[in-house]
Amino acid sequence: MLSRLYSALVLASLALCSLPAGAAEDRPPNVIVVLADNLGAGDLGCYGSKLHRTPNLDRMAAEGVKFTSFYVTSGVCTPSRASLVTGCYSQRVNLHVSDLGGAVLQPVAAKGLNPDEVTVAEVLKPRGYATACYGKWHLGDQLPFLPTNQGFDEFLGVPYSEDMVQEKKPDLWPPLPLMRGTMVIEAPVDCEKLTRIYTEAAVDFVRRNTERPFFLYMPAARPGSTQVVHVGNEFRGKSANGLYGDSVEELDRSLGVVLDAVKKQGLDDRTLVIWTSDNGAVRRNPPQGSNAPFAGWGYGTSEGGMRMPCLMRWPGHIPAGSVCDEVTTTLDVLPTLAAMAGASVGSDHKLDGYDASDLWLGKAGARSHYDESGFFFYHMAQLQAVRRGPWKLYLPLDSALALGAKKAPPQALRLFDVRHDIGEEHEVSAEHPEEVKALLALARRARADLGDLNAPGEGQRAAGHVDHPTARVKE
Ligand SMILES: [Ca+2]
Repeated sequence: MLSRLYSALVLASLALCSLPAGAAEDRPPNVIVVLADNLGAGDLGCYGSKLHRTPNLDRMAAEGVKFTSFYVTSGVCTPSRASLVTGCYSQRVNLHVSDLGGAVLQPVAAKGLNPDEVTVAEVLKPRGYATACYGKWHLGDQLPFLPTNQGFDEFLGVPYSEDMVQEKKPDLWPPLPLMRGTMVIEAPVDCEKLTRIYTEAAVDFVRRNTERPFFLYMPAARPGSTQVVHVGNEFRGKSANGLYGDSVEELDRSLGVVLDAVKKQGLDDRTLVIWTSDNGAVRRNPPQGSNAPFAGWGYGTSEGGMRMPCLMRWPGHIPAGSVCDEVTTTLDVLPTLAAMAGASVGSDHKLDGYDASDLWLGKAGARSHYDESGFFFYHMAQLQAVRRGPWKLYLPLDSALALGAKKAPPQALRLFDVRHDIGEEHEVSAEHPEEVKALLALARRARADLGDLNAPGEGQRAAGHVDHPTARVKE
């Protein structure tokens, strides 16, 4: 069915390309999605950081909307990214665990994003979009799983995390590859240059695509997964927070350069820019990043791990300086962009996100779809919490899986009003037994659909698989 759908989309695309120039006014919006890596809200000036200088992010908030209940679907990279790209929980597309049983895909993984899944790039392409991915992919490093086989015209980046260097597994992992399309162009790549390389590529992409709509996905690899953070030379030592702060300020500058390029091409009011992060800052000793005002760290299902900074800017469409506290998530990216672009996804293709245009564009009285469906916090295959409306319920668990923990401790049932008690200081399950009951019922439904631990869900689909994975090396 999916391949039939795709053929139909391709035909639609060909038809669109032949539209007369007069149709330009109906042109769907350009979209730029920037996804930081392991960066929490508390690291941005517009969310309260006094430590980092983020003038471009702050300007984006002043000129657009700042979300305060924006979620990703996982506290770690691969599943979080899978949801943004597919509009589905990672459990549905089966990227919630790696082929080795780990939390994220490693180099030379047999598993990856199934090419039969429909990516946001594949949805937009038939509407005439130029599509590109510049940055950290992390949805599979085998050829069928790479961006250029998943709807992106162009890929420039590293196919997985930059901490997955050859030194860690010399017999199996290759020198860290920088790829263009499916070719390795540099290995090992000098990670300190990467933000600049991606930024320059983005500017060039905007310049090359003024006459047609474009979708640019920039999964930045900063601050990233290494304790000694990679930073471009001109930013080193400039912040008040070591290399970590330097990298946040470099990311901010990168955004500024891209926004300037959009403006210079006269595309400001044609371009929706979305800026968020794939999961919260991770616990380090000494601490580096901040998820304030949310509690907890990246790599788990806490608010700090999964409630992200998110800014959107689209002059003339999104009210300047607005704040949205309704729940919207990376699951909504695909369905919302599809709606904005007038693209169709196919009615029998199950998505987990919603068209959140009303929320994103600041329509008065717009409410979150998750107030009905609930939003689910999984760690790998384990459902750990559910949110609906202001309520987040941590489910009672005999042992709650946690990354890096030798022993999984039990988790007690706890209910918080995370709209008003965002630091989760007041446990209120005894006062709200009906809410607890309703959230437990939603959890049962999620488990049946998306699975839980060793019990697969009936709505899960197969991941991509290759029998003989190979390393990405320079030819
Ligand atoms: Ca991450």
